[in-house]
Amino acid sequence: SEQAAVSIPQGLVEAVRGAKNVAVLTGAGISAESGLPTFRDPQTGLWEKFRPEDLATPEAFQRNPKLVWEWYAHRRELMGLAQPNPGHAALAAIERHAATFTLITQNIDGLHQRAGSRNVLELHGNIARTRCFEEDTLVESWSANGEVPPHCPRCGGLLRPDVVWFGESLPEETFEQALEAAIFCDLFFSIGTSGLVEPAASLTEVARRAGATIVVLNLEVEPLASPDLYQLNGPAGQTLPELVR
Ligand code: BJW
Repeated sequence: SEQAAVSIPQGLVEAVRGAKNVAVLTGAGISAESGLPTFRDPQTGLWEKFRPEDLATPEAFQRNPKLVWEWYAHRRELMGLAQPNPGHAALAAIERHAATFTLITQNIDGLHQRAGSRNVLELHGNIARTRCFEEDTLVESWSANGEVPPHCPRCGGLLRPDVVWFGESLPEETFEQALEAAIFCDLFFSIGTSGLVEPAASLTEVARRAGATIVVLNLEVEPLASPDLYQLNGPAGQTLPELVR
């Protein structure tokens, strides 16, 4: 696209260079430039086209497991074809220079890991993994006999994607680690997330209260540069590489 480069406040470049302990929260916006739709974009957002109540709750799965399985199978395919973008790569580069670095993602697409990020906490699961709806255990393989959804090889229950739906708890230990990283860090990024979904959204406030410098990077924020809060309005894939040059 023809977007002008975002100007990076000098203080922020220094804050990134000087930061010892970095935590990052990402959302669908960081994968938008990899061609994956966000949830709440007014034109292309998934929740503009589909109702979350029909696709992303345990009740929806119980009512219509075939529909839900097929929707996720389609998205799994798109996510498998997508490539990490320069925003993902820049975060992997920051990790290589920080003393501690925690990448907390709400995304299920695995693009951070594919870009080289190591310490990734997946708050909402990963679409590449599959779980038994009955036993709530991960399932590695099952017989492909054409049943949709396929059945659990152990108990015969229905299989589901290993993602967190509305009304479900986040993986407890993962969220604990995310909280610890938010409290411990001196620099906290919130990138490409609308901040509407709890409890992930509260991590930014946790970090702020614990004294971290906050950097919000989003297409819909007021530009702001103060010593403890930076807001950058721009596409993550173009803006993040500018921060690590
Ligand atoms: C760019 C860009 C570019 C674009 N560069 N930027 C407290 C208060 C109110 C409600 C609740 C509460 N606590 C719990 C709830 C209920 C619920 C909730 O939060 N509801 C709110 C929506 C009101 N939360 C839950 O149910 C959670 N569980 C829970 O709390 O458990 C405890 C519990 C148990 C039982 C009963 C009650 C409580 C679970 C939430 C699970 C969310 N699941 C989804 C689907 C995952 C699987 C899938 O992909 O299908 O997760 S929903 C969806 O939203 C997905 C995302 O991870 C999540 C967040 O969305 P995200 O990433 O922020 O995307 P967008 O589209 O919203 O925003 C993109 C942003 O990027 C925009 O701002 C753009 O501007 C920007 N952008 N391009 C930079 N190039």
